[in-house]
Amino acid sequence: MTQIARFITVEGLEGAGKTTVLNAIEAQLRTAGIDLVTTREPGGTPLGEEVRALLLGHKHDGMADDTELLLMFAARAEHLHRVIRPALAAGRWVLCDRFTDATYAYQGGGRGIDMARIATLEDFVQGDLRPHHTFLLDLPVRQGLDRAAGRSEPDRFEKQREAFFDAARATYRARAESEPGRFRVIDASQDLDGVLAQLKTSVAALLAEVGP
Ligand code: Z5A
Repeated sequence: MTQIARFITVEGLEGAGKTTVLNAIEAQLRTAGIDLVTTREPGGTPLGEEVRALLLGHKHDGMADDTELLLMFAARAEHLHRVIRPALAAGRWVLCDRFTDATYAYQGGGRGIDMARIATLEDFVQGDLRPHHTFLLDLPVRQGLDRAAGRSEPDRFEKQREAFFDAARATYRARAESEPGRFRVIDASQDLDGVLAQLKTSVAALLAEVGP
């Protein structure tokens, strides 16, 4: 298949099933002959993974919201520089577990940081680079939290109250509504078979759109 480099992201709340879905997308794209780089945020580079540990761990509980925001974008700048831009420039597809939509959802919606300030940082760090396609795994907050309960010690985000996740979900949904061409919303409240069936159709449509 001819490679027209695409930048694909996957977003969703806690317990949405991102891990399973990312594996399924990767398998379907590789089967279609796509040369693919898989990566994640925050993280994706040695520096970014160190920043991830600062952001998710409890060593700096109570860090300022702006510190959290700037660390997300610092890790992203490194990720773009070392992984995402070089891959796209080489004609490879990039499949990324979360990206800047998560910043709007969690730091904007969840923490209440002004969206315009996030947009300023987005322009500064990314220039005009934006994901081409975004899969949003949407489900009621309580259902996601129930699924995720019982995993290992909750990280700094997993410890947030339900209202934080309600605001994050509302932000994700608003963004999906405002950019219907980029977002593909998957109903993640269904059982895994149902989610994977929706996904398969959606990835097939994406491949058909991009063409051979
Ligand atoms: N964050 C941020 O604030 N700002 C940013 O800019 C970025 C990130 C980039 C870490 O992200 C945190 O970083 C994240 C937002 C913040 N915090 N939160 N919340 P992460 O992506 O690494 O962490 P995560 O959200 O905890 O994702 P995860 O662990 O990779 O995946 P998951 O969506 O929670 O799903 P899962 O592990 O695949 O599934 C959870 C459980 O549910 C598991 O037992 C599954 O078997 C089960 N499951 C999944 N789907 C189903 C269905 N359909 N039916 C039944 N059971 C299911």
